Amino acid sequence: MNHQLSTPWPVVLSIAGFDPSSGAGIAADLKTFAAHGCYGVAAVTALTIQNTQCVSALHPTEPAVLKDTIAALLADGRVKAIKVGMLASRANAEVVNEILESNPALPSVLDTVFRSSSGKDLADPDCQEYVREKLIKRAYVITPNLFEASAMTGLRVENQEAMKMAARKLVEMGARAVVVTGGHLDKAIDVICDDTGLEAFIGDRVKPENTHGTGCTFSSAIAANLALGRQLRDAVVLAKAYVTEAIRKAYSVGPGRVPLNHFYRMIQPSRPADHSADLTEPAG
Ligand code: PXL
Repeated sequence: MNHQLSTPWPVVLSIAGFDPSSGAGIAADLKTFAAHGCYGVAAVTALTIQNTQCVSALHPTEPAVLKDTIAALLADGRVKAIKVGMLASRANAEVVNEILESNPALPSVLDTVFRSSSGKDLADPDCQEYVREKLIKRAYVITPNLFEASAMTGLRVENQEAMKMAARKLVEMGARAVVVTGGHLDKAIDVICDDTGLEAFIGDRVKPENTHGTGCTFSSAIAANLALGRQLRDAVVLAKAYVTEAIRKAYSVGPGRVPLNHFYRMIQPSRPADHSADLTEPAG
């Protein structure tokens, strides 16, 4: 075997749903990993049917197929961190629980995806219950948004104080570390909490308003930073900065929600090239 060809890029595994419009889910995760110098691999938990305007259907993967996919990817022995997103069904959540249980040394980021920004349920009630009761205890860190923090704790989570209460309660419920994301508030506040304490990060709320895939991108950026060997707090701070810029530099790709610009560090969107100069008669 030629070891000189082996990649120095850490491998990060996304276990998530597929959004064919590439704004959220696995496509967003893989772009985020690549933008961080990580090599992304992925196991699909569900196919969704959606465009920039709405999610119209979802088709969960057979749990045995999900399990075999993850086993095959882990058998290559290079995965350095795992990001878990939309799970769709309880059976798929159980598969993920087993995987996280048997790989305790791998840092895992669980984005507790319950519902799309357009209002479609992305986890059935049984799945949500299993995530709340079991899966949040397995992950290295969980990243609920306001709605998910509220669904899991039963608290009304609409401001910074309530975010802190919810984060503490999730730690009491067994989560090892929690980042409650408050991108929907006036200021982009995130609250990080573990059994050593709690901290709030306050960022500017950046345009555009109607973004898609922010939660997926944030959790994937944390996973990439963990795979690169960073501590959790640093991983979260860097992920927040990355998401803020990717929103600031976002550009529309359809009539609906706007995906983040994952590659803003490399490429700025430009207007279609103006070739009119090429059409003028050459002089002489
Ligand atoms: O943003 C949550 C989310 C996660 N994963 C997939 C999605 C969505 C929202 O639409 O489609 C696949």
